[in-house]
Amino acid sequence: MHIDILTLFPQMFDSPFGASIFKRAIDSKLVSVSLHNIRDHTHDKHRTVDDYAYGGGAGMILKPEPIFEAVAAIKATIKEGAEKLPVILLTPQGRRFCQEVAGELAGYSRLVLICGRYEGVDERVRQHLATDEISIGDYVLSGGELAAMVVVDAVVRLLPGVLGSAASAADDSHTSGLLEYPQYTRPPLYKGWSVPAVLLSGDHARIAKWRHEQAIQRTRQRRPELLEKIDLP
Ligand code: JDE
Repeated sequence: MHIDILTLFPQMFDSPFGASIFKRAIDSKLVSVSLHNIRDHTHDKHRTVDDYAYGGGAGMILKPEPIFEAVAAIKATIKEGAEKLPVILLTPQGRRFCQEVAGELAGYSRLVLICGRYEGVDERVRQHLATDEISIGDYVLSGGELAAMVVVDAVVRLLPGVLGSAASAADDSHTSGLLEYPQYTRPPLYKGWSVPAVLLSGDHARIAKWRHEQAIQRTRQRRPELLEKIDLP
């Protein structure tokens, strides 16, 4: 998969992409990421990317031209299917990101992510350039960059070959639709707190049953709305 990210702060991506699973995924050529500075697509002396809102109001709005031109420059390098390229705007007004959306995005061979900033982006970007608008949650960030990193992380780890063991993604919380069951590692007794005996029993059927019950109980207590979405066996 190739991911193009449009941002005013490309440096923000240096540490996350230089670490952990990204680095391995990028080094192994399963993923490539290109960062594009929106400011490089301005033409005036001051490299202006924002302007006042028509109609007034506090705060600046991202101008359409540099964003349209940055996406056009990406599309110009694509041999076929440029008209179908997913172009995703990250804003608090988008459709809510979740594991299902991550799976959907993991099915594309390329993605373009646009990181909004300031008080907003000119509506024509949303209407005539973006093919999708995603929000990672109901809070306001100072820019779309952190949201883009969340999306990239959740999508990249679903790509075949990115995670060490193939089993791990399918086993995840939110793939089953249930929250994760309690997990323990050694020592079996720590500060007087013991690991549940069933986990030390070696009885794999009993362990699986216990974990499933714990997952359901935890989901009912913490996220009851998730239970309505799934068919329990
Ligand atoms: C993404 N969930 C939250 C924020 C913004 C007031 C101040 C700022 C036009 O694009 C944006 C993008 C962002 C950053 O993204 C998020 C986000 N998922 O906050 C604003 C809006 N109103 C605008």
